[in-house]
Amino acid sequence: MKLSLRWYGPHDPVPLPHIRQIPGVVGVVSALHDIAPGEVWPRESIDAMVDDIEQHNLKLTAVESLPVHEGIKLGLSSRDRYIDHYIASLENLASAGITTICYNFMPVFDWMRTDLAYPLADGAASLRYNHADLARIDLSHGTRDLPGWSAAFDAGELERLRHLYMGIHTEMLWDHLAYFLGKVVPVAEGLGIRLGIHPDDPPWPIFDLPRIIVDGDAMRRLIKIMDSPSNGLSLCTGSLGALPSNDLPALVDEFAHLDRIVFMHVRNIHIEGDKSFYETAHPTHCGDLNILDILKALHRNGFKGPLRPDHGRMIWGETGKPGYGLFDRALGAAYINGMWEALENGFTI
Ligand code: DNO
Repeated sequence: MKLSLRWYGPHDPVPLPHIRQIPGVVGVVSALHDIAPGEVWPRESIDAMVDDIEQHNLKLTAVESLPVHEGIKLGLSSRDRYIDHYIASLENLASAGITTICYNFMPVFDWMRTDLAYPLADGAASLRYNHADLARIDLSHGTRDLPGWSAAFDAGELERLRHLYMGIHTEMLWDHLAYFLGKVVPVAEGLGIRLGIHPDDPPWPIFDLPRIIVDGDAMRRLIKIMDSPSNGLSLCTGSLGALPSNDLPALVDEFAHLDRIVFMHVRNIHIEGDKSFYETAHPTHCGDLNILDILKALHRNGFKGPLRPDHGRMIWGETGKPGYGLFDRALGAAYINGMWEALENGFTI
């Protein structure tokens, strides 16, 4: 397991020298955030990012994310051009030695929360999602005020996209995903790249847009689309865990055993009720997910890929990117590192 932290690049309020000081963290996962989805990632920009990271004695253990253009998800005639661009980016990444690539197939919106600073009883602020509150989110100004994603759409673009998606039902989205994978997976395999799809967060439709990577059946269907080690999962415990029917230790065991987990996001959440949850600190006793059993399943199956603590709460007065402060993610890393050390040394925990 390669313990990593997400780093948003030179503008991230959490700098590389601080990340490097977290015991056990060997790398960061990052992206070229200033390149619009659909554009080719130039080799020079990839090299500059890698150099910056390596100068701090860290590795770029995964790219999170190489975004999929909406034209591909919508199945528009422009999709072949965007797939060619995607492949060119994969070639540039592979030539720079990067082998793990995360992406998602969520229409328009990436991860979504209805509260970015929800006060917890211990004084921390956390991320919360409550489906009833979703209707109160004002989309009339576009997506700029929503959680930080690769793409921001102004009001006009958002309206146009939502209109285009009106005809796209779940099975069509699966078809578009299969078309995309059919083109990129063989290339990725030849380049030695492993692609890992991130589950939909939350794992149900939002704003009338379909979402498909929501549970074990969806992940089973996904890996069958192309039977290749390059067609994998970025398994995110907190995203899938929002559905109580998703048994995370069992799912991790199943897909790690098949060697289809290429990247892990470890996060704990507390489920408040139907389609309502907030994020907690990482340890098992803090939320509803058994993080210990999840780590045991990974260890038992010899997981060697990058793993990152996911969102953290805002604690100790820290301000910054919601979910991506330093302190609570560092506590998560320390917790995971300790558990892993015990597992590596054969402790029965
Ligand atoms: C949220 C993240 C996601 C993830 C993308 C992957 O914090 O886990 O935004 O990076 O969905 O493509």
